[in-house]
Amino acid sequence: MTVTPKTPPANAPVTAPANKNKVNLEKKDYSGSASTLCTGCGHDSITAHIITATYQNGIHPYQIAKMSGIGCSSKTPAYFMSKSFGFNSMHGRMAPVTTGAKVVNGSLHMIGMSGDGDTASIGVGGFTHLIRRNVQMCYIVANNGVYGLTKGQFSATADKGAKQKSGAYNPFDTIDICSLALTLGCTFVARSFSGDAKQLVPLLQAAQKHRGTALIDVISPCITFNNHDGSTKSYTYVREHDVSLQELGLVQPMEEIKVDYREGSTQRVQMPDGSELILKKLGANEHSVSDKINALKLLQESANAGQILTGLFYINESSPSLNEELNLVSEGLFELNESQLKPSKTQFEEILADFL
Ligand SMILES: Cc1ncc(C[n+]2csc(CCOP(=O)(O)OP(=O)(O)O)c2C)c(N)n1
Ligand code: SF4
Repeated sequence: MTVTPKTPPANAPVTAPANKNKVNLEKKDYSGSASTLCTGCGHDSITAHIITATYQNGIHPYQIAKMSGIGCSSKTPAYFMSKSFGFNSMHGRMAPVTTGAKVVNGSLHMIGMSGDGDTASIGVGGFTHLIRRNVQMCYIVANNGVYGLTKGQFSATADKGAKQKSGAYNPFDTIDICSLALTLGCTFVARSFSGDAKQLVPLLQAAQKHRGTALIDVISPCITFNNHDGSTKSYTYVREHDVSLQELGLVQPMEEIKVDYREGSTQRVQMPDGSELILKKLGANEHSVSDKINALKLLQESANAGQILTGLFYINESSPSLNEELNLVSEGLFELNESQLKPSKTQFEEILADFL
């Protein structure tokens, strides 16, 4: 008689169910609260891509700290990975707060979600020092060129000459976040578009595994205040001509803007206000990601041509992260026991000798 064993033999290969990742979680385990952003906001697309990338990387939500500043973009950590740690800091202060958090707990994967205002306007000082210290984190800038949360003022990444609804224009040169990061010594620099899942998800996956600061500048349309050209098709124009809309603060839902274009090609993206973005995706053989000078050159050339270059521009895996540079332990400092924290008599005497 043949008996069918109820449990597999001990040496049977363990295969995770198809919908589970390597830490035995389903994609829904990476979700967060329902978004309160305007329907169609590019930031919500980024949220979805962060969930996909983190699930696919198989990083447990308990190993993650979601860091942010203030802004619509900085609200998004509430919409992904509810089981993770998180700190919604002050406007422009994500970088120093993350630096401190990573130093005291090197075991956490830091995912920073900031805006162009949060990073390139009020937060630019902290941003520069986070980069030069090579704090290990995935730093996402949801870049819409405006302060979305405070109703669409120009940020430091707004195009020179862009117009607001009043007709006022931006007389200042734009800060290109990727060029700035490269100049500061950032060890992973990339740009993508919120609606480009095929490009952004792998970039996020790589950024989460990077040894130091991995910066991804994500062009993320603000469908409500992206009204630079004063177009009559813009929501701003509609609001100015519809008092009840304005008083209720109602934002019309928009379709999420998605793109899918090949490496080496360009893609025109129609914005809700009638303006147009021209995205250009780096081709596989067009650039070596270890060539920083060429990355800066390509970024400048594409900007001069009115194009937004996307792709991975630079990566350097040989520079130590801040925690490595400081020779810190890999676990959280709170996990250390007394014997690990207390110097021996000899060590103590050596320390004292330094002061003599
Ligand atoms: C110290 C300080 N200054 C100003 C503000 C007001 N404020 C809140 S969010 C914001 C800009 C947000 O813009 P951005 O970071 O680009 O994010 P977005 O809302 O566009 O996603 C400003 C100026 C604030 N909260 N704190
Ligand atoms: S105001 Fe702009 S940035 Fe803020 S949620 Fe709405 S579309 Fe997004």
